[in-house]
Amino acid sequence: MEPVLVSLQAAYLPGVLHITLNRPEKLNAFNPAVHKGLAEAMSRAESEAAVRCLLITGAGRGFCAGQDLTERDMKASAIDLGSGLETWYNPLIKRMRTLPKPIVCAVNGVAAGAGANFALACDIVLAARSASFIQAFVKIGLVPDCGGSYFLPRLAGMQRAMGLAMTGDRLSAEDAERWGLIWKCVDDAKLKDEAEKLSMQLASGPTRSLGMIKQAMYASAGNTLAAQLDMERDLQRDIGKGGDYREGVAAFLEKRKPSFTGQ
Ligand code: LHQ
Repeated sequence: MEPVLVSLQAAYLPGVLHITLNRPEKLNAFNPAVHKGLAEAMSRAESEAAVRCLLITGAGRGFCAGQDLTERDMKASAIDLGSGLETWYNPLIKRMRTLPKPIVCAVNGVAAGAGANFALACDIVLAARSASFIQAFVKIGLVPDCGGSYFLPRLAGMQRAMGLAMTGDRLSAEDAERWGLIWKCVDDAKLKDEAEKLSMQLASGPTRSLGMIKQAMYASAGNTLAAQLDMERDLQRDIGKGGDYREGVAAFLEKRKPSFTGQ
């Protein structure tokens, strides 16, 4: 069984690279094969113009239970958990955040440890009402990774971030929405449709503009207002020269739906 299913089907979800974590018997826990599959998917997303949006979800009842805890030799004398982060997780998170295309995440079940923070690294997160988020690291004597200590305080505020990280308590999808960790919590039966609808909407959108929206939003966390205003000016200058801006304005004036090419 492929540990990560990747498909780009013009007839079904045009422009959407559909990525499914596929180790359901282990709640889609990360292992090297999953990382390799994700790295290949990211390479496709980066290089293929036909890919205009990513949709990530999990097979079975879980989204992702974080690092596979059964694949580590705990008796080994020198356990270096940093090397797994260096080799796999950190490059993945950086590639996701800098990819100039939107990434939608459909959290179909429990998201724990690195699985929770992998979801939070996506640009728009939908979750099934029965899904949950667990900063499981503390339960096994670790610290949040995969960007958790960066995303959580920014999304939920320091108290909530600290509470989640220090207790490892389970956060329901409804609370995750209320706390601003995710975009929307939807009924389980509607998750697939809602996520596909949103992904198709984004895939037919002005791709370069969406990429720049992502760039500007993420840069704001480390920028002054003055630097951010300069960035907005530069991005607007650049994007204003593109065909999608012309098409967007023409469609507005002609009272029709725009047909964006992604340029
Ligand atoms: C699993 C896992 C799992 C293997 C469920 N591995 N099999 C760490 C170290 C190194 C460097 C990089 O960074 C990291 C980051 C991390 O991600 S640390 C955090 C690792 N993850 C966890 O600590 C979560 C462990 N899992 C759980 O606490 C529970 O499974 C949750 C709360 C996610 C779900 O609970 P349940 O719904 O009750 O399911 P379950 O526990 O019965 O799990 C179902 C199966 O999946 C079970 O296998 P089995 O053969 O007994 O049916 C689990 O053993 C397996 N599984 N998580 N991470």
